Amino acid sequence: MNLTSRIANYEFENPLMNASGVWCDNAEKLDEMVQSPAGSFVTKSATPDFREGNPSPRYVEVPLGSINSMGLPNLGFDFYLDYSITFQNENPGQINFLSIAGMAPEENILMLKKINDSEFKGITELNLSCPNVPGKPQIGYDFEATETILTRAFEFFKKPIGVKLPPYFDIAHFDEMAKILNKFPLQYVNCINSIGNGLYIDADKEEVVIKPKDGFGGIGGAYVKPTALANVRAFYTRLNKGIAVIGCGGVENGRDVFEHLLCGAQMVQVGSQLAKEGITIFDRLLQELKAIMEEKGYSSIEDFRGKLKSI
Ligand code: IRO
Repeated sequence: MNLTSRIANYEFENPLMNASGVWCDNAEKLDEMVQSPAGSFVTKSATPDFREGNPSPRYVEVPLGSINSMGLPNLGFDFYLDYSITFQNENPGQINFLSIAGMAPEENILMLKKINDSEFKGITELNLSCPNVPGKPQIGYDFEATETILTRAFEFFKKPIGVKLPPYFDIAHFDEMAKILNKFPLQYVNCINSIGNGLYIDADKEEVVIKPKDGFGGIGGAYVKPTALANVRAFYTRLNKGIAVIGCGGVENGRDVFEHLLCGAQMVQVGSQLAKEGITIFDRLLQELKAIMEEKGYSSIEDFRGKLKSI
């Protein structure tokens, strides 16, 4: 059974990855990702310097997924860049994704310049969709700001790069964002980040469940799968064929992975369920995906990837 998948000129043994933010904020967790059977991994979105993030409780598992308002806690950009370079040197031929999320355009430019000047050989992910930093709107919902930051980045950035998008909910927005993204030599877009600013409440206690922003936070897990699949499909059908799509949202089992692939994803990421179940989830998902492919008579992902049928 051939589970290989590609992004740009890179080939991965299988399409599974963590979602940025989950199981990737420190060396211990990243080492577990490296040792897991996942095809690749992405680091926690980094800012130029260490950030403590928002006050706790800031991540809560809820019946159909999770709500978070982490607020970009991270060890600082240099840690994730150094970790990635060391990983690549120790594992020739394997590459990972390095996520950055500057608090201002200048911070993104600064980190991109450092990546450009470094030995980093992987793919950079520019996160345009963190919903949880008070006072900082999601760039991906500002079409002009998105075009401006990409224009500035591609003036000098020469390495493979993709963007992490927020979920869109309107056909006009799919059209408009795809038109902007198609102007740039991006390697991929990642759909979707959490659905921003949901509110999960505890009716017994008559309280919110996370502390930051009065309980408003990013929603992940089963709640978001139909939105994630719609975004994967919408961008898969609108983007130039050179721009791949990474699917993220609502993956709990092999069938969910299959669905993302069927909608056109090249890689499929796992967030809430990885946080809940732990690193062994990748073994289970691979087994379940293989069983579905076997049952359907598929021997490689390319047999069905993107081939969702109309009725
Ligand atoms: O709060 C976070 O750290 C966070 C980020 I940067 C993001 O991109 N998505 C999310 O749900 N949380």
